[in-house]
Amino acid sequence: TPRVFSGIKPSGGLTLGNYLGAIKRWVDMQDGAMETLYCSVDLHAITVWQDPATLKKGTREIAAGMLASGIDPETSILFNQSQVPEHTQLGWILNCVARMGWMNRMTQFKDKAGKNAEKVSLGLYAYPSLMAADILLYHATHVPVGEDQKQHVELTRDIAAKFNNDFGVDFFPMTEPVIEGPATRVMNLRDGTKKMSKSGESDMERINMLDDADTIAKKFKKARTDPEGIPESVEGLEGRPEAANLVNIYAGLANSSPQAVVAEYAGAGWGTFKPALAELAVEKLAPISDEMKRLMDDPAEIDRKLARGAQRAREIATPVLERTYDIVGLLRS
Ligand code: AQP
Repeated sequence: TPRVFSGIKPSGGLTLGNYLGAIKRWVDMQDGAMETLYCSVDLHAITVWQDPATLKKGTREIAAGMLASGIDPETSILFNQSQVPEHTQLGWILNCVARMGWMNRMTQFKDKAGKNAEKVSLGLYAYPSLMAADILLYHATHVPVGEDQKQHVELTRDIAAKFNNDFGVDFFPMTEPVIEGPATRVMNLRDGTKKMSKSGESDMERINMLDDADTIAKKFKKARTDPEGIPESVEGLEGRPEAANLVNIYAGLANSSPQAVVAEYAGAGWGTFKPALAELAVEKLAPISDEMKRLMDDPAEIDRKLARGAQRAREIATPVLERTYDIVGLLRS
C-alpha cells in the first residue's frame, strides 16, 4: 500500500520554510489516496543541545502547527517520534546496515558540523540512519520533503536495498522523495544562498509561523534584495537568489507559479512588491497562527492527540519491527 511519511524537528519555532516546504504540501497529500503519517521528530532535535522545557514546548508547537494548518488527526496519523519506541529499535539495526562511507558523504552533516566535526554528537552523525528507520518502519513509499532532504531519502533507499540484499529478502520498499512546488527551498531573507532555518542566528532572516503582522511586514521590508525590481520574465531572476526567493515565496503562498507572479508584477520595484508580499503572507498565516495559539493554550489536549497518534502509529510499526528482528535473527520473547 502506498504510504506517506514525513516529519519536522522541534528544534525551534516553525518557519515559513517548514510551512511551504513541508506542512502545506502534507495537507494536500492527506486528501489523496495514500495513507499519511506526520511526525514531530524530537529524537532528531536532540542531536544538538535542546533546553528540556523548550523542547517539550517545541514539540507541542509543531503538533499545533500541523493541526492549525489543516492536518486532520483522524485522517492522518499525527504523532511524536519518541513516543513510538520502535523508531530507535529499528534505528539501531539500520546503524548496523549503513556504512561509514555513506554517512561521510552527507552534505547536511558537513554543513552543520563545519570545522567542528570532532565536537558534535555521535547522534548528529548517525541521524540520517534514524531518519531511514522513521520511514522504513512504516514501509513508507513516498516522503514529501524540501530539496535539502533529498540526499537523506536517497540514503534511505541505499540502506533498504542493502538490508534486502544482505538478508536475501524483499522487505523494505524503495522510498521516493516527493519534491515539488515553487517553494521546496525557501531561502534566508538576509542571504539568498542559505536556506531559511529555525535555528539560524538572526530572527530577521526567517518568518516564524507565530510572527505577528507587523513583524512579518518589517522582515520582508528589510529583506535583502538587489537594485533591479521584478523582471519581465523568470529568466530575469537567474543569478539573483534574493529576488528569486521572494518571488517563490509569493508563488508558494498564492498557490501560483513564479511565472505567473512575475507576469503580474513585471517592472514593479521592491517598494511595491514587498508590501504586497507581506500582505499576502499575513492573509495566509494569521488564521494559522491564531489557531496555533488557541491550541497551545491547552497543552493537555495536544498531548492527548499525540498519545492517540502514537498508539495508531504503533499498530503499523510493531509488526514491521517484529518481522525485522526475525529476519536479522534476534530472538523475541
Ligand atoms: N527553508 C526551507 N525550505 C523548504 N523546506 C524546508 N524545510 C525546512 N526548511 C526548509 C522542510 O521542512 C521539513 C522539516 O525540516 P526539519 O525541521 O526536520 O529539518 P531542517 O530541514 O533541518 O529544518 P531547519 O529549519 O533548518 O532546522 P534546524 O535549523 O534546527 O536545522 C523537511 O521536509 C524540510 O525539507
